[in-house]
Amino acid sequence: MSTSTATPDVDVVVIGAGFTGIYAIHRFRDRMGLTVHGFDAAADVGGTWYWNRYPGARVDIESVHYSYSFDEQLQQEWHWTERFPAQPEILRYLSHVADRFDIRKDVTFGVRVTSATWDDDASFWRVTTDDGAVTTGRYLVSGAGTLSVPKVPDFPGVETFAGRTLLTGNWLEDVDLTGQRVGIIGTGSSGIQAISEIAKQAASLTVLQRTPNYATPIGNHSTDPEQEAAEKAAYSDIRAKSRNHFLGVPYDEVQPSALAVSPEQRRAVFDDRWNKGGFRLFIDSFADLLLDKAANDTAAEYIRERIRERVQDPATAELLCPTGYPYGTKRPPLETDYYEAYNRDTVTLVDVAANRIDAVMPQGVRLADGTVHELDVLVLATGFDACTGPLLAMNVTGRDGLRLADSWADGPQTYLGLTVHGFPNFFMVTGPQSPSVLYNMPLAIEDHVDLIGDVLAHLAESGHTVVEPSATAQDQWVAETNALSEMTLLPTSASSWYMGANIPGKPRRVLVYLGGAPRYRAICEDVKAGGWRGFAVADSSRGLETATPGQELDPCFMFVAETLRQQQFPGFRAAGVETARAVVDSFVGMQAPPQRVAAVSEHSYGPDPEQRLRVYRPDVDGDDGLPVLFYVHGGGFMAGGLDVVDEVVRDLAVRTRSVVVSATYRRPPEHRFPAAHDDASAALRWTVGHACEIGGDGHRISVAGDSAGGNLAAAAAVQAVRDGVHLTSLLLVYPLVSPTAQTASREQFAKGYVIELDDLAWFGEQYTSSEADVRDPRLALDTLTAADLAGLPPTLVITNECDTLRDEGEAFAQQLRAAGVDARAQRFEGLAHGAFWMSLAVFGCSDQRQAAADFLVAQAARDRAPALA
Ligand code: NA7
Repeated sequence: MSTSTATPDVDVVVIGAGFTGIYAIHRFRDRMGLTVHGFDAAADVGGTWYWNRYPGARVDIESVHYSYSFDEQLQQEWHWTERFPAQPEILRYLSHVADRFDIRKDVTFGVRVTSATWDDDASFWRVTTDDGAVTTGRYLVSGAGTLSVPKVPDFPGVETFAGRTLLTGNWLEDVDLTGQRVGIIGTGSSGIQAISEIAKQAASLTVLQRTPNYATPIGNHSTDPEQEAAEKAAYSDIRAKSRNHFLGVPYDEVQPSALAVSPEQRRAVFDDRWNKGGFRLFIDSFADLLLDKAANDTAAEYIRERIRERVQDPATAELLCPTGYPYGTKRPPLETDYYEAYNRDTVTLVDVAANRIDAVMPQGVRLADGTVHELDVLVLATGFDACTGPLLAMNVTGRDGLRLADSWADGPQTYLGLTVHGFPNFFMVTGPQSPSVLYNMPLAIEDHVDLIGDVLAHLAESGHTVVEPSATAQDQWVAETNALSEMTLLPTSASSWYMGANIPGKPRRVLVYLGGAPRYRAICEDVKAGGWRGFAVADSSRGLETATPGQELDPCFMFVAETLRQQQFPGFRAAGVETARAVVDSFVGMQAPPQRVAAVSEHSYGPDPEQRLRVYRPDVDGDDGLPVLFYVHGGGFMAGGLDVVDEVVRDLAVRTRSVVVSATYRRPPEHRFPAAHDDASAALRWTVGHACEIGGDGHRISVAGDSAGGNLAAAAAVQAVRDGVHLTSLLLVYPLVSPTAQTASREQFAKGYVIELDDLAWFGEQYTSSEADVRDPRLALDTLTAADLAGLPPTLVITNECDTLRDEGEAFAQQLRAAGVDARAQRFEGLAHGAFWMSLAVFGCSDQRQAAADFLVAQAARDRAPALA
């Protein structure tokens, strides 16, 4: 029985009182009128900036950007003393914001959440804290942070150390290290910041380094009053630019490729970004540093050179030069005088990769070769169980007793890095698989909290109380996140916390969404604009079982759709013929670099300049005639051409090891029906007649086409069969079957799915001149009789779930089967029209092309078999 009317203690429980908790409480309580209660293990607000008070702790993003944007007065009134402020100043800032918005009154400090369990009957969360209290809340929002569970390495004997052990991630007091013999394990961002400061105080500092880092200068300085005034005057513009930048900072000097410029130009860019500081070298120099190893090598070598310039002892310098992994695949630290610290007599660098730490003893650290480094203080700067650690530490249990730890046994599974299937009303601010640490945190946090606010408002408006992402939407998001990571060099780093690789036993999965803030924000916009795509809402969590989620769409397509929306593309009809053609041609921009083939030649099959063919011969050994694939491009009959499908057909040539003949044709409105149909047939006849000449096997010719090209290909195949030509197979990729088809998918996806219903109508108007044209069986394939279709070869119809043309394609496959043709339809979930062309923009494109290739290869093999027997 649903008891969703059971009243929880509060509407929203917020975990954490750092940047997230403070804003979330303000947003939900003061702007939405919800009741909210927060918990934090700390004694006060601050989150990360509460717990990390080690010497040198400092933010790596400029203060003007690393601050809240939600309140204009706040951002105008607050004054930062430094470009990159140190921990105490950031903590003061957060305390000020908490005062200003009276946050503390709704937070219980000094208690840690020990479990959070969804109550299926009451449809709310029960949150237990370590003081034994249980608080119920309809919604659970985690602001537990991404780097808040320190990793404490289990060196044998660590508890026997007679001196003081300090953990950078849990360092709450000022510690005077003057005159002390200090040892530090860890040279990540925390270690590097701490080393620079401790070196100034300690009697001796022994740095136990396992992996050197690519640290670059932060470029800190006191705030320049003129710059501050200028920035404050332009703050809203700056924030907008930040949100439109990969990292959430308004850097704007990135160049496309480190390999596209001369060594001198490259050096000038690196020098400039090095001198400007911050993350400019990493993010604002060349866009391919994280994508191309050769490009990355240029930056890595540059940094190594700079390290060698700064460190006096050559052997120490070499030890500090990272070589085993690409720059940026571990989070690059920023530093002030870090490398100069090693020029002090009191600082010693020890290579614990070559000579591992064996144990901690009462007097210090012992290495594998028996050397003992005697210490008074041991600093562990050993990092964090990042992104998933803080969430898993809370023992979250969702619907039907599903534990988050089990759901994530193979790595995080989320939708948008914000929600999890099986965990109703649970939101993770900057959760795993969101841009989080790669998107300027305060802005990433505000975006997420605002998005949650919008979800809650949507629930209230729709009269529901429970929301959860669907399993399909989640799977698609996980696939998008992993696919993006595979495009980068990140997985090549052996110990990066970005990949969970710093924690023994942790699944090696990318923890951060690598598409950047603008793409992520566009997808979230599309989720909203599409009626909360991928989310199911209900009155109780039991109701979620049967609730239908908002239409799931592949995240890549959400991005494409939102981009079109933001460009205010008015649709093809309003754009007109020339613009429509240019738009279709511009789809090239969504394609991967074209595959290499052995030869490409161009031919005419008629007198009109548009009656052209391009023949692609793959790089395949052997003199046997290769299977031939005749391909007709789409584009609403009136757009598209050989260039826009060049990448597509090259890929098919390589995947299928076939000679591909790509055909274009006379297009309307200059040439109306049946010009394109006549041309497709003529081009196929040319292909049959020239098969041997172009290196093909005349007995193994397959016919294919996409969209309007699918219509032309099918009609040409029917004609060819009628003419007695033997065809091997027919591939129809989301074909237009009839201009007048009336199907559910045409209604359902009429607007907002790349090709709109009105576009189809307009294409038809351009091509046909009369009712008779519209009903002509060459165009209206659904009017073909069983006798017309009977001789067609085995056919695969590829359809996309979110495509106006989906149902007619699938119906055509049925029509073929009814006529005795070996035909089937294969539907791709979450994809929309045009995916087959979008190899770069839409990851699912590759699956679709592979399905096409598998079919074509199997048919070509089958057709050849009897001859061999
Ligand atoms: P990091 O970047 O994870 O660095 C941790 C460091 O500790 C790193 O140098 C590790 O070496 C070292 N480490 C960890 N365990 C060991 C053991 N067992 N033996 C030797 N050395 C070890 O954490 P940070 O706190 O510096 O920075 C985390 C983030 O906070 C930072 O990226 C910013 O976003 C803010 P390894 O590289 O694993 O060989």
